[in-house]
Amino acid sequence: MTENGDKTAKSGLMRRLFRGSAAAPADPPAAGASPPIEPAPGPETSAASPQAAEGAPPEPKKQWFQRLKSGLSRSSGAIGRGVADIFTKRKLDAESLDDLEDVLIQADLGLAAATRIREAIGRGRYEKGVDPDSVRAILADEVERALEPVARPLVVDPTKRPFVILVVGVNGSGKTTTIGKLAATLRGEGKTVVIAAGDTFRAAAIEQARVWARRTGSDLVEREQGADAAGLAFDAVTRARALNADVVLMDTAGRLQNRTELMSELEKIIRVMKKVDPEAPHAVLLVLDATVGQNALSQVEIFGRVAGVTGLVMTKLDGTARGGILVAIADRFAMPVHFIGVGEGVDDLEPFAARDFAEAIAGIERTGADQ
Ligand SMILES: Nc1nc2c(ncn2[C@@H]2O[C@H](COP(=O)(O)OP(=O)(O)OP(=O)(O)O)[C@@H](O)[C@H]2O)c(=O)[nH]1
Ligand SMILES: [Mg+2]
Repeated sequence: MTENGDKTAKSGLMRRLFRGSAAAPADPPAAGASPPIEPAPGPETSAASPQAAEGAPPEPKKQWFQRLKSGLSRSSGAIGRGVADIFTKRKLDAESLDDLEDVLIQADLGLAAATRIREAIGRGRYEKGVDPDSVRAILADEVERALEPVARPLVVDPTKRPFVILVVGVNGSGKTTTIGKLAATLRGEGKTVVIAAGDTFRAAAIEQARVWARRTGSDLVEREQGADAAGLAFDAVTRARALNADVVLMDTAGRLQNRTELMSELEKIIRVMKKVDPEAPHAVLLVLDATVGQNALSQVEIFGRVAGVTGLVMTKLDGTARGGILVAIADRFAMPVHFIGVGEGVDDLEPFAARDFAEAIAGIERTGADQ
């Protein structure tokens, strides 16, 4: 994990992560497990930043765009090499455009986007030379155009107390880690958070939630292994209400979207939450692992239908050459994308910004102040 504390960059991140005020964090969080929740611990002083806690000088942290860019380097490398191979010393003709389309489809951007990009690059340039940099610039513009409508922040409505966020997804997609990262962010804003250890199948999953709660100074609601997850959801919303907490982050066990019985358990969790608060859950985040490529489309479709997904988080963009899948998802579902993850560290989750992503995946260099 690379979890260096950098107060300036981090508080900037906090402000951008969620709309609304970001209280300047001051004091370290209480170290005990599940204390009554206290206001505003500093994320840089949490256990997620062991170096800061020990007083070691933090390493200079890369700017977010640089981290995004290195995170997306496998995707942008595949696209960039393809573009360079095709458009260095070759005319722009039907054949070279076919080759480009193949590269884009292999990077999982989907046929619709690949066709649009092909047309945008071909427009007015047929039988002329075109340099790879111009191709990259047009590619970035088209990717931005596709993503701009879905790049939406997660808005925690302060009038809904607690604001209940249910986190769903297939096994290993990054749900629990995302909850930890979100808890750190919300706590950094001075919000009080209840984490519900809703993956009751595995003892290790309950422990993982416990660790994140301790690290972030969040309250934890848990039940014994094997307990009913819907009952736990009831406990969590009830407790958050009693504590007057701002946010509930409800973890769930990973489940494959084609396992009907597991999917209906999600419906039950939602039904039971509504017994405490008819408007809950206020947000349902589907966490998608970018490395699965095209299967993500079926996950969005089925989780969307069963669990009423309101927004997406895409993780592990750092581990794949298939980052273009986000464009295919945007084209097909027009569902808000709130965050993307490019690493396992607490800092490696950022609000999704269309232009940044487009430039990073197209391999565009930025200089100085632009970064
Ligand atoms: N490289 C990388 N790894 C990530 C990212 N997000 C999560 N991970 C890792 O992915 C693995 C699975 O993450 P979890 O958060 O446990 O996933 P989960 O969806 O809760 O898994 P289950 O509870 O088993 O369904 C862990 O090793 C995480 O550290 C990311 O953005 N990039
Ligand atoms: Mg988990």
